[in-house]
Amino acid sequence: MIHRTGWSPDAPTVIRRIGSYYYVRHLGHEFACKLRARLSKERVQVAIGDRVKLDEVDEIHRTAWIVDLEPRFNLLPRPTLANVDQVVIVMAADSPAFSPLTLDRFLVLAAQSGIEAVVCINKRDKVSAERLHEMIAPYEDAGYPVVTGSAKSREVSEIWRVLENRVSVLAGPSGVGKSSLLNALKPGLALKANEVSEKLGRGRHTTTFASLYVLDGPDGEALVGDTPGYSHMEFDALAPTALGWLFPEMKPHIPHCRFPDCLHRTEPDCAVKTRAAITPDRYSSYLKFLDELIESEKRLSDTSIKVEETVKWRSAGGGADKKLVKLGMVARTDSRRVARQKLAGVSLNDFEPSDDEAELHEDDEDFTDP
Ligand SMILES: Nc1nc2c(ncn2[C@@H]2O[C@H](COP(=O)(O)OP(=O)(O)O)[C@@H](O)[C@H]2O)c(=O)[nH]1
Ligand SMILES: [Mg+2]
Ligand SMILES: [Zn+2]
Repeated sequence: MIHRTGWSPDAPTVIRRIGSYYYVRHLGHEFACKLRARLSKERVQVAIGDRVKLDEVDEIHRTAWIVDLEPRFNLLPRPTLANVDQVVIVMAADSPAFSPLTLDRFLVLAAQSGIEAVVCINKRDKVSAERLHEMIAPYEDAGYPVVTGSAKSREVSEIWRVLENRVSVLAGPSGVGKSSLLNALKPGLALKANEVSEKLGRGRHTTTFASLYVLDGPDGEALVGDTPGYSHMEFDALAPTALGWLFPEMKPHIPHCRFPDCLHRTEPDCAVKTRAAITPDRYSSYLKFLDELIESEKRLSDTSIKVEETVKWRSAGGGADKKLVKLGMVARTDSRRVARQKLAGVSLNDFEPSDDEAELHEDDEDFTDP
């Protein structure tokens, strides 16, 4: 089920930044790198996760110059993280009680950002095998990769296998064991479990750079975002008719509904209602999100903010058409900057420059070749 298209340990990848130094993972080692003056002058912004081209690689002192950036295939905001292969949505089998609604919300959000999602159920030591199966079956049937484990019992091999040779971020509610899983995957990481406040400083003067942890395994390494910042996700503006496309088990049937703007609720000749194999829990999540979107659309039209929607059809792998929904409500994108950064095929909804990025500009002044 899990296809590996992701990051290769051979691609020099920025994993951390301290001041004007970028730490680049390259051939199993970390190189302290600076930007070539040309890049600084052009105000090219290097994000954590960027694949870079290196020059004057000094394998003894582990230093190098960054001379260019590879095109990005995505960019997550706050904190900025580039080229994320997948978001691993961690839920607990129990304590806190398993909530399909919460899981579905994370899955829809990941789909909205165009990022592949993996369902990960931790704390499987807390439930019976039957209960665990009952929990994961709907998600396996819908086509999501699903892994289970127990950080407490150090049963993390399934989880390791989805992380290996990819760049991942962990998302999920607090208390489900994200920090514990990372600790179990990398003893010595010493992340604080049970830490309640996971909010990242987003104030004007709190610069928070993401970084990527390197986890080693027998057949490779994994890069995992250290940011817990994806635990409080909210829907971006989304047209109610676009929601069904973000449910993989509904998607193939939508073109067969009688009405092109079918909401798959009470409409006649709705192919989704008659043909889609969607579980009652998943369908009730769909209805709940639909209500929220309709509600927020009402609020938006009340305050007469115009939401522009462009729906693009794009051929996805395997010949199937993939519908991409791009929303232009906060279209404050500096096209020149984006062009310079060679952003390729980004389908993120929030393109506001973050505070980190604003501060990157300030810091850039002292980046010079010696
Ligand atoms: N029983 C059990 N408890 C766990 C497991 N993983 C984490 N915990 C406990 O769950 C609590 C929250 O874990 P933490 O890693 O802080 O969750 P986070 O908020 O998602 O980072 C801690 O008390 C952990 O000891 C597990 O696999 N089984
Ligand atoms: Mg934590
Ligand atoms: Zn329908």
